[in-house]
Amino acid sequence: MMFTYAPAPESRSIVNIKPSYGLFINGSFVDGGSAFKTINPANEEVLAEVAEATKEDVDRAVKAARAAFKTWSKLPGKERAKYLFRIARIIQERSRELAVLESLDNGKPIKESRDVDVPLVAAHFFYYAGWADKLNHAGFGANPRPLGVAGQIIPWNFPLLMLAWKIAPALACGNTVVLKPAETTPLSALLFAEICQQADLPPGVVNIVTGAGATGAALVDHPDVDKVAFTGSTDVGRHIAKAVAGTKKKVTLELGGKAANIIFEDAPIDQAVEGIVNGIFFNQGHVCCAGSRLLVQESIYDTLLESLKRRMGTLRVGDPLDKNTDIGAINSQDQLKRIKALAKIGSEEGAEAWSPPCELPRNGFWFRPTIFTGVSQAHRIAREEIFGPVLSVLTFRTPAEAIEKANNTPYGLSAGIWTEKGSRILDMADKLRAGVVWANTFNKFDPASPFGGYKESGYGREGGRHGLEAYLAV
Ligand code: TXE
Repeated sequence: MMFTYAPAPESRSIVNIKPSYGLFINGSFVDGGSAFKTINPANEEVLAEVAEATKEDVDRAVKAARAAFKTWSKLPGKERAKYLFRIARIIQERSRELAVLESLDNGKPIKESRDVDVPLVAAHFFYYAGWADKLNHAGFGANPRPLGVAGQIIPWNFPLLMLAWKIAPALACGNTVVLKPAETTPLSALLFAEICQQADLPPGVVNIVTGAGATGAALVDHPDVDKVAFTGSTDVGRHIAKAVAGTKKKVTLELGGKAANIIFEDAPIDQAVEGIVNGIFFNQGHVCCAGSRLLVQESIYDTLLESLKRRMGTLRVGDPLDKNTDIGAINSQDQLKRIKALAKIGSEEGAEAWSPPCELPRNGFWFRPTIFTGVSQAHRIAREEIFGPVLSVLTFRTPAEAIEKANNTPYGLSAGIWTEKGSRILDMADKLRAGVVWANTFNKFDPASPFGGYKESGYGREGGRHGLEAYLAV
C-alpha cells in the first residue's frame, strides 16, 4: 500500500502534549486515581502525567465495553467498516503528529515512526476495514460471531502499531475492546483515543486504561473479559496463560524471540549487510523478531564482518527527532540495565564485543550498536533475548548445520535466509521452526501476512485472515 507523506515532521511543536491525561472510558476521558509520569527516553524530560487505572477503573472500562458490545456486534459489517475506514483516514491525516509523539515517548528515530510505524498502522485499519463485511462464508462459518469483550495488553516497542494489530481485527469482527498500553509509552494510545472520538466511534467500543503490570493483571483477571491478547515478555505471557487456564477466556500470546539471520556464501554481500543492520538495529533492536543471531557461512566470514563493521561505522546514533538518525534512545532505564547486564555477561563468557566509535548524548538512555564475535551456542547472549542493538555472531559450514543452529533456541518467532538459490530458500523455510521466515529481506511486515510464533514465542497469529480467527467464535 502506498501513501504520500508531508515533509519530515522533525518539529516537536507539531504535537500538543497535555500536562496530564485521564483514562478513556465509554467515549470520554475520565479521571483515574493516582498518576505516573511518562518521560522522553532521549533526554529524560517528563512529557506528561498519566492516570494509573485501578481494579475499579478496569471494571468500569469492561462494563462500558460490555454495554457497547450489544449494539456494535449487531451492526452490519459494512457499517463497522465505515468507522474503521474513517479511523484509517484520520491516522493518515494526523500521521505527522502521531509520528512525532511516538518518537518522543518511545525514543525511536522519526524516520522509522514516520515511514514504517504510522503507515503500517493506517494500513492495518484499512486492511481490516475491508474484511468487516466479508466474514460470512469466508471460511469462518456462515455467520461467524465475535467473542465479546477483548482485553488487550501491549508492549512499548511499537506502541501504536501493536495497538493497531490488536484493535483493528477485534473491531472488524464485532468485538469491543479494553486496551492497556505499556507504562513507558502510553501517549500514542491516548492520541488514538482522541481519533476514536473524532471518528464518532460509538462510546465504549474502544476503552484505553493506562497503568503498569497491576492494571494489566486486573484486565486479565476480570471475569467479564472474553478474550485476552498479549504481546510482551515470555515471563508475563506464562503468568497470563496460567491466569486464564480453566476460564472461558480465549488467549493469544506473542512473546520473545532470538531469530537467526542466516547468510550463505552465495548471498549478495552488500544486500545481506543491509539486511543484517536492519535486522538488529531497526528500532534499537527492541523487536521481538529481531535478527539477533547472525549465522555466517565460514567461507565468507572475514569479508562479511569487514563490510558489516564498515556499515556500522556509518550509523548515526542520537536525537530521535533528527530525520538523519538511524538509532535512537533505549526506551527505558530498566531496559538499558537489562541490555548492559547481558552484554557484560557476553564479555565475561569470553565473547568479544565491538562497536563503532560514536558519541552518545549526555542525558537519556543510550547503547552503542554492538556485535559480539567468538560466540558459541551455549553463551547466554546466543540464547536469551537481549532486546537491544546487540548482535551475536556465529558461523556454520553446511545448510544442515545452519538449520540445526537456527532451531537450537527455546524461541520460534522468525528467521532470515540470504542466498541466491531458490531451492535452498524453500528447503530451509520448511525446516526452520519459526513462525515467519524472510528470504533476502528482513523485518518486512504487511497487514495481510500472519505473524506469530512457535515454542516459547507464544501461540496464535496476528495479521491477515488468521488474525480474524483470534477474534471470532470459530
Ligand atoms: O515486558 P512486560 P517488559 C521482552 C524483552 C524485554 C523483556 C522485559 O526481552 O527485555 O520482555 O520487558 C504488561 N499482567 N519483551 O518488562 O513486563 C506491561 O505493563 C498483565 C518482548 O517491558 O512483559 C506492558 O503493558 N500485564 C516483547 C506489557 O505487559 C502485565 C515486547 C509488556 O511488559 C503484567 C516487550 C501482568 N502481570 C518486552 N506485567 C515482544 N514480544 O515484542 C506486566 N504487564
